[in-house]
This record gives sequence, structure tokens and C-alpha cells, in this order.
Amino acid sequence: MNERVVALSGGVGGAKLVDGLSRALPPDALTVIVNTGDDFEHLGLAISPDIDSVVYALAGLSDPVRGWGRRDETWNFMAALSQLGGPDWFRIGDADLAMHVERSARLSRGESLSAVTARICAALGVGARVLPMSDDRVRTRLRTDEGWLEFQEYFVGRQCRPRVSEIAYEGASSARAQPDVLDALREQGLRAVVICPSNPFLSVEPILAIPELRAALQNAGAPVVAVTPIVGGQAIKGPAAKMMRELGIEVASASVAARYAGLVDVFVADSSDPQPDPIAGMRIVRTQSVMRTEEDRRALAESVLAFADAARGASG
Ligand code: FO1
Repeated sequence: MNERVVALSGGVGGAKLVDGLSRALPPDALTVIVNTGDDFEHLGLAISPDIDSVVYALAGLSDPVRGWGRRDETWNFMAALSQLGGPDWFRIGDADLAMHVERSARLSRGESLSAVTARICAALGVGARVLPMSDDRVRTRLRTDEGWLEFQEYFVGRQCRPRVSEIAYEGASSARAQPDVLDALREQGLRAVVICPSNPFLSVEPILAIPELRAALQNAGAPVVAVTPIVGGQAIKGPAAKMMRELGIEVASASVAARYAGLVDVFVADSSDPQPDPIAGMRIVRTQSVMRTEEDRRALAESVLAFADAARGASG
């Protein structure tokens, strides 16, 4: 077994555990598969929020409070844009703007999203490999009591207020997994695949909605460990709990575990939660899953890797 670990991540919670894993592993041991269903075009710019949350976290540039965008940000661009009557509902900091401009320029020259991401990681000194789940277009859309909404319109524009009745991952069923993603999941001697504590509906399931990616995960040569995004009936951040209520799903880590049945070898619930009911083929363990400090992030990463090693040992 080598040290290579693959993490599936989206959103702010996912980026935190990715940061923890990067502190618990040699930099080049980590590959992160990132959700791109939140991507959108805005002001003529191609914006990939979940890629940026992961890249900024790994580069030590992310804003510790927001969890998105860059730390020590200034907002002159937004002030000037607002003065011109431009849309100021989606806030882009001055340094963050450079990321979107550079990515858009490279994409318009025909570079793939994965090639652009690799160049940005190299420029920022990020040792881990950050891969979009696909270089094809996939967009999360939500059916709400205000009609179908694009993801950022729902999440930022409407602050997650509309009631959700259906979620669609437009393009996922025909999207090809980014080729390096498949190689990473098929690698012999892989130590673990980690599904980060991201919103299952908005950050994890868009990734799993890509057929060949889901198949590669099911056949991965390493234990798959998922961390709950729900603690004590609440989501740590974001609309996961509200969505579960609106979709008629009990707001509990057990509900998330049930959604991962058949995909995950170990499910990590929070130590404050009751032991979820057993699920066939899935070991359910508990640990402190809430990450408030950098030490919490590293500790959770170490626990997750230990659970994976134990599961490998159990399966021989
Ligand atoms: N989230 C907000 O709630 N408000 C914003 O104005 C906002 C701007 C923004 C700019 C760049 C970026 O990469 C992310 C941004 N986000 C903002 C977060 C983003 O909507 C979410 O991180 C993901 O899409 C969901 O995980």
C-alpha cells in the first residue's frame, strides 16, 4: 500500500478536510476530485467556486471566516462595479477577481478546466493534485417554489430561501469523468478514498452522478470513508439540513449514511450523535467531526485515514 489518498470534495466543509488531509500526508500523496456543478458564468467570467475553495485552502489563501474567496481581501472592484450599475449580488474580491480572469482567459484559449487548474495550483505552490470531476459542463439546478433556479442564483442570489423539491445535475449523465480522476481511483495500492463532509445533494452527488466516476469509486482498490456533513440534526454550514426537510428526508447523519450505501465502506458520524442503525456492508464509526481549528482538521484527517487502514486490515 502506498500513501496515495483520493478525496471527493465540494463546498466549504469539504475544503476544510482537504486542508486537514494535506497536513496529514506528503503533499504529492493527495488527489482531490472537486465538484464543478456550482460553476457558472458571471460578468463574462467562468467561475468555479468549489475548485477555488480547495485551491485557496491548500495554498493557505482562503478566508477563514467565509470559507470562500481569499483572505485579506479588498473590494474596490465590487464598489466600482456597483457604481456602474453592475450586478453586486455575487461578491468578487479584488485578488479573487484575478483567479476568475486568468481562468476565463485560459479557457477561452481552449485550455481544459483541469489543465487550467493544474497551472493555477503550480503557480500557487499547491502540491496536491486538484482535479475537476469532469472537463465537460455539469450544472446543478434546483426545482423550487420559485421555479427552476441555477445553483448560485439559489445559494447566493436567494440565500437558500426557496423551498427545494428536486435537484438536477444537468449534463452529468453524459459527462466524461476527467481522465486523471479515473486513473487516481483505479491506482493499485491506493490507501483510501475520502468523501469529505460536503453537502451530499450539492457537492457529493453531482460527482457521483457521472456514471463512469461512480463506477470507478465502486471498484476503487481502497476503502471508501465518508464523513457526515450533519451533526446533531444540523448542517455545520449551508442548506443541507433545510434541504433534507424540504425533500422529506430525516435530518440525521443516518440519512446521509443510507444515501451512501453500496458506495462507502466506513461512515464517520460525529461522537455527539447517536449510533446510527447498522447498514449492510458499511462500518459506522464515530469521532469528533466538527472542524473549528487547523488542529481539528488534521485530527479528523488522521482519524479518517486510521479508519480506512483498519477497514483495509479487516478486509485483508
Ligand atoms: N457565497 C456567498 O454566499 N456570497 C457570495 O457573494 C459569494 C461569492 C463568491 C465568489 C467566488 C467564489 O469562489 C465563491 C463565492 N461564494 C459566495 C461561495 C459559493 O457560492 C459557494 O462556495 C459554493 O458555490 C457552494 O459551496
